[in-house]
Amino acid sequence: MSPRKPTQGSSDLIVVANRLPLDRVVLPGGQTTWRTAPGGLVTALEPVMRANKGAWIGWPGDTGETVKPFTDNGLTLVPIGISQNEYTEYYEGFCNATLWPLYHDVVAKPEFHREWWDAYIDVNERFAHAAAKQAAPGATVWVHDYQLQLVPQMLRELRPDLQIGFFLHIPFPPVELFSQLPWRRQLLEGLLGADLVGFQLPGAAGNFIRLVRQRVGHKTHRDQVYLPDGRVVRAAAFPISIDTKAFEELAGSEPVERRAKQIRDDLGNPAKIFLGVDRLDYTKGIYARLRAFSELIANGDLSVEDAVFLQVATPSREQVEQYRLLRNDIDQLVGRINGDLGRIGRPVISYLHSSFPRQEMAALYRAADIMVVTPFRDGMNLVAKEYVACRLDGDGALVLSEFAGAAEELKQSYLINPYDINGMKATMLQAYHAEPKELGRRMRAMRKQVSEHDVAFWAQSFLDSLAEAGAAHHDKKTRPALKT
Ligand code: GDG
Repeated sequence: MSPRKPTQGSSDLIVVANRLPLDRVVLPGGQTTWRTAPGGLVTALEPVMRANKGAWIGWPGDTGETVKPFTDNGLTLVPIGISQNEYTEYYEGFCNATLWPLYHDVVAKPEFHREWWDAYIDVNERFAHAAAKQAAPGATVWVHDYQLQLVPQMLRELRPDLQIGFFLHIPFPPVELFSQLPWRRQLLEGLLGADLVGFQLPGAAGNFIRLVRQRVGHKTHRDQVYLPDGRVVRAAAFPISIDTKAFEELAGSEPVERRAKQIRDDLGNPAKIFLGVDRLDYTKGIYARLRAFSELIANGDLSVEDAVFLQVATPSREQVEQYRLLRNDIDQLVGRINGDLGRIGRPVISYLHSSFPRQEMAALYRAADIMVVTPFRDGMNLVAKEYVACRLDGDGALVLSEFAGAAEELKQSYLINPYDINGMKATMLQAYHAEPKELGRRMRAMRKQVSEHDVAFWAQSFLDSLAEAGAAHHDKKTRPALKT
């Protein structure tokens, strides 16, 4: 850690996340430009960010030259450059081949390499220094996700005056799995630099507290950790959500309605459409779900006139070995199923390996009768919530893995165990044959949940809890409350 104290900046609220809410793109002529990549996080935080001279620190998504901070629509953007070697060792390596599988129940085998860990430290330091430089005295800094778990502690050493929050978007594993990590203690200490450590589910917060007690030896009581220097760190659950209203409006728009009907026509107007939408990731359980569906067709429980499975798999982490293997497996499976069971103009599975504009996603959600979300482990799963938000007529069925965080809120979904193929088949059939009245009862309850708990509610509850946690340990007079 550099002893150099950075100069202070002027932002009262800073988001530190692996990615900027903008992508740097190279135009055909060679010039570079920026394209907004608006996610739920930006939408939720935009008003409070603008009111508080907000800044967003993140990586622009390529390994091109480093760009100076700039302002876009009243928001300061601070791009953090990473080198080609860091891309391999930090991003593809430690983030996506070590932490990602380890935190998702070891669904794939995590790789441990010391040079990847060193790159992780270097990149985390760069983010921490940028945040320290950008933050006004007593500012609030909200650090996001598994790529940046060392930032809270690094930042606290540089700027003890800050109020620091951390939110983990993916699951946090139980003691037995986390303990495999050679650098388990350093990661826990990294997170303990925050005043508030947020997780998707209470179980994950419990895992963290237990690990801190067992592996770092700090005293804990309920959701609090007592550090030797007198600081108290709170760990709690803040289940993330979506911009529900925006999805509802999009789903209700005339072009989306028209497009949904077109999709049904293009699929040959089968009685029911099953839909899967996922990043092409081995945690999402795509293979098992397609096999289950194909067995329903093969056994005659469903026919290709009754049902089609539309699977959208968004390209993801394509340089990482495990992801390349998965893509081949799915390609082969889809080819075999369609070859064996499909008919002319009637494939069993309609498979798209590409990404689509948000409007097309809403049309897909509107077109589908049964949404199938079957991850082996998932922090939350926003696709499940988006489907519910788009079902304006209160119909449609959600088949949902009990291992997705969303299952704790969407209790009226058709819950399945993705490891149990027969169970999954039976539940998919149950959803297929369900009476409209039953579907309506379930969907109405789930719609109420996502409309009352949207992403703005999530962001506000986290920031309110952070202000409370921070206020307990700092002089309130030097800490201006966030304007909302
Ligand atoms: C991580 C955690 C947690 C997908 N394809 C396209 C597209 N998407 C959008 C979906 C949805 C988002 O991407 C995916 O979010 P998920 O939550 O389903 O999954 P992860 O990417 O794994 O996200 C997860 C999340 O962080 C938030 O905390 O819920 O558990 O793993 O919004 O709609 N969007 C567009 N085109 C696509 O082709 N426009």
